Amino acid sequence: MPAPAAPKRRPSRTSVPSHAEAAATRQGAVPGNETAKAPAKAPAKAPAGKPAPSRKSASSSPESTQRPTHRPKTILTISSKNYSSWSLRGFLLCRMAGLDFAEAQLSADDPSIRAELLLQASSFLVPRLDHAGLRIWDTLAIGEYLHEIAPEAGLLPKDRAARAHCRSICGEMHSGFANLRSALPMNIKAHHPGFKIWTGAQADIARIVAIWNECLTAHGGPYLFGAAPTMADAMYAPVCSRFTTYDVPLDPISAAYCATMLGFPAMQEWSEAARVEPDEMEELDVEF
Ligand SMILES: N[C@@H](CCC(=O)N[C@@H](CS)C(=O)NCC(=O)O)C(=O)O
Repeated sequence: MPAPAAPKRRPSRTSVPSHAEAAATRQGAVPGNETAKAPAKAPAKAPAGKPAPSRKSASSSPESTQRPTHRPKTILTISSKNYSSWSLRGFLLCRMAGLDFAEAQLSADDPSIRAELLLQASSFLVPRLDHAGLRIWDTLAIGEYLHEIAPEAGLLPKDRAARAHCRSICGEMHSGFANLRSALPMNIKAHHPGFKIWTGAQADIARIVAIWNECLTAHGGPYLFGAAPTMADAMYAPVCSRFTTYDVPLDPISAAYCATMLGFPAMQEWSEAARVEPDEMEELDVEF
């Protein structure tokens, strides 16, 4: 397989306002900082692994000598809503957990932003969650962290066997399906009826629909592990979007699952924002 070419350009918006609503299917928001606003760009430099100081805390006004009354900001850093499937997964996990958070949307193409991100953490990949003074990156780590702070949200199934299965298929998504990723990159705005699917990607598609069928049959749907969405649904949601974009023929169970996930309130919220995202990318060569 030829090495994928780097994307030509990426959207360069740097921030978007927080959406206050929590997932309709979840109860109770996890405390974050309800007043947090996303920074206009990546926050100021801080030692590696340490949260960057907020712009306000650098103020020399009299208030800055008073005890802080706000909790640290809860911010999910993401990139393009149209193209970044990992950002979407992080967003869905936060919504499913009922987390109250602001978004910071940035372009990883900007060298100065990359440099700042590398100073703040050992990875400049998104999604990245700043919560309660902690910085968590990598989608699986974010999912596990959210499950720890909001176990009642059910990001992992209660039953141990189901939980192990859920973690397994999350891991499979996280580390696998490279052919699907490169052949059918997420592009929420696009629609390619009759798209010719490369055989390498077909094997990935076959494995994914087998996973879905097994889960949906065992747990009765509409989500992979039953009546409420879990981490697994967040991990596979971008695949539902891809299957729609590239017109992938599906069995009835998988098609119904895709419809469920595309109708999931947080997914709709994300997709609506993706559709109005400025289209600065002329051609998409690889998923990012
Ligand atoms: N394994 C990581 C993957 C994250 C990832 O690849 N993120 C992409 C965006 S979707 C990224 O940040 N890319 C930065 C770049 O390409 O410069 C996770 O689970 O979060």
